[in-house]
Amino acid sequence: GGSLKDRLTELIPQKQEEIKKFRSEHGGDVVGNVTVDQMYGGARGIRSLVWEGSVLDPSEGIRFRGYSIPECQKLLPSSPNGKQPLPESLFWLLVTGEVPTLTQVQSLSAEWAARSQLPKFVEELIDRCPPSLHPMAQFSLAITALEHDSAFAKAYEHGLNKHDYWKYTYEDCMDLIAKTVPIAGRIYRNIYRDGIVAPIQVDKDHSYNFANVLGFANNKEFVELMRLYLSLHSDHEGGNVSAHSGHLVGSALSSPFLSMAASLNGLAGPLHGLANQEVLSFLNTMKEEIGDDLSDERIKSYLWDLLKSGRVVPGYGHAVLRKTDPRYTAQREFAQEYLPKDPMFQLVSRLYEVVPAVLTEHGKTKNPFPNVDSHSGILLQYYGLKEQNFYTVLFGVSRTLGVASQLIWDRALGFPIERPKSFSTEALKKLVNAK
Ligand code: CMX
Repeated sequence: GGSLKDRLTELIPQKQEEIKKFRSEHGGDVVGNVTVDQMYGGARGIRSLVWEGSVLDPSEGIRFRGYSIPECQKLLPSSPNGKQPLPESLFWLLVTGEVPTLTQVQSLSAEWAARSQLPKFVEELIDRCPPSLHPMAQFSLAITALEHDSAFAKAYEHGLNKHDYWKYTYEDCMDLIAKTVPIAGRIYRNIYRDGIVAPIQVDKDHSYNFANVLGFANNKEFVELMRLYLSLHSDHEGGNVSAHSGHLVGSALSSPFLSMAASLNGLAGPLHGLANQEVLSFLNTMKEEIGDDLSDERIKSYLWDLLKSGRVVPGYGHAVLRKTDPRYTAQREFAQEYLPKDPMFQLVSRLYEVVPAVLTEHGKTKNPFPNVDSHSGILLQYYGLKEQNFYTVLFGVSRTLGVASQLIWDRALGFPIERPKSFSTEALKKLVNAK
C-alpha cells in the first residue's frame, strides 16, 4: 500500500545514510584515471556520474535497478489484458528499486491521468507552431512552457529549505510525465491529422492514453507496443546525451521542466534519439533503390556506397554497448510474434544478418551490432504510425520516465551543481609536460 511519495519518504533517509557511510569509508578511493584522448574523445568511458535507475553493461545491455529486460517483462505488473510491463511499473522500479504491486501501478496510472491537464496557453503555443517545425522542437517548446506552473520554481522563489527540494521536484516530475502524453498527442494530431486530440481517460493506463491521443487506441496490439516501447526507452544509465543533459541542467536547480526540455533537445540529435527517424528513412530509400533484391550482394553494395559517402549506418553502433542491444532483441521478439510477415520487418532482419560483417570489415565502429533505434520504426509503421519525423517524440515521452526518476534522487541526495574541469589545448599541453 501507500503512494509512491509515501514510499520515497521512507526510502530517502535510508539512502542518504547509506551514501554517507559509503563516502566516509570510500570517499577517497580512486575509480579511474583520465587520458588526454578521453578529453578530446567525448569523455568516453570516464567514470564521473552517479545514476541510480539503471546500469549499462557493454555486453549484457541495460539493467533497470539490477533487472534485465526479460526479467522486467516477467516481474513487472502488466495490464490485466496484456503481457508487456506497464511503464508505470517500470517508473516505480526506477524510483524505488522495488517491484510494485498491480494496485500501486494502477494508482500511478490514475495519478498521471489526473495530472494531465494542459494550461490553455500551452495548447495554443503548440497550435501556433507551423507544421514545418520539427515535432521535437515543438515538444521541447511545450515542455519548457510548463515552467509556468512549476511547483519547484515557485517554492524556490519564496525560499525553500534544501531538505524539501525533492518534494517539489517530485510534484513537478509527476506533472511532467503526465503532460507529455497530451502534448505529444496534440503535436501529432496537429501536424499529421485533423488537429482533434482525444481526451485523457482517467480509468485507463498511461500507454492506452498515449495510444489514444495519437489516434491508435482501437488497436490492442498497438497499445501493447506502446507499453513495451515506453518501458524500453525510459532509461539507459546516466552518461548518454539526453540523460546527462537533464541531470546537468537540473544540477543548477532549474526545474524538472527546464531540465527535461534540455534532455529532449539532446535526444533530438541524429546520433542519439533521432536515429530512429533516420533508420526508417534509410530503410525506405534502400528499398526504393534495391527493390525486391534482398540478396547479400545487393545489400552489401548498398551499405558500402553509404559508408564510402562518409555517412553512418543509422541504428548500428553504440558508445558503450559491444553486443546486440537487448532493447533491439525485445522489439524483434515483438515483431516475430505480431508481424512476422511484414516486409519491413524482413528487411530489418536481413540487415541484421548482413550489416555487422560489413561494419566489421569497414573497421571503424567499435560495435557493429544494432541498437534500439534500428527496430522501433518498423513496428510503428506496421500499425500505421508512418510519420517518421514524429518517432523521436515517442522516445522522449519514454525518456522522461528515466530522467524524472533521477531528478527526484538528485534533489533528495543533495547532489551539487555539476562542474567538471576543462582545459585549453595550450593549458593541457602544459599540464602533460609538467608531469
Ligand atoms: N556506421 C558507420 N560508422 C560508424 C557507425 C555506424 N553505424 N558507428 C560508429 N561508426 C564510426 C564512427 O563514426 C567513428 O568514425 P570516425 O573515427 O571517422 O569518427 C568510428 O566508427 C568510431 O566510433 P565508435 O567509437 O564506435 O562510436 P561512438 O561511441 O563515437 O558513437 C554512435 C556511437 C551511436 C554515435 C555511433 O555508433 C553512430 O553514429 N551510430 C549511428 C547512429 C545511431 O544509430 N545512433 C543511435 C544510438 C542509440 C541512441 O542513442 O539512441
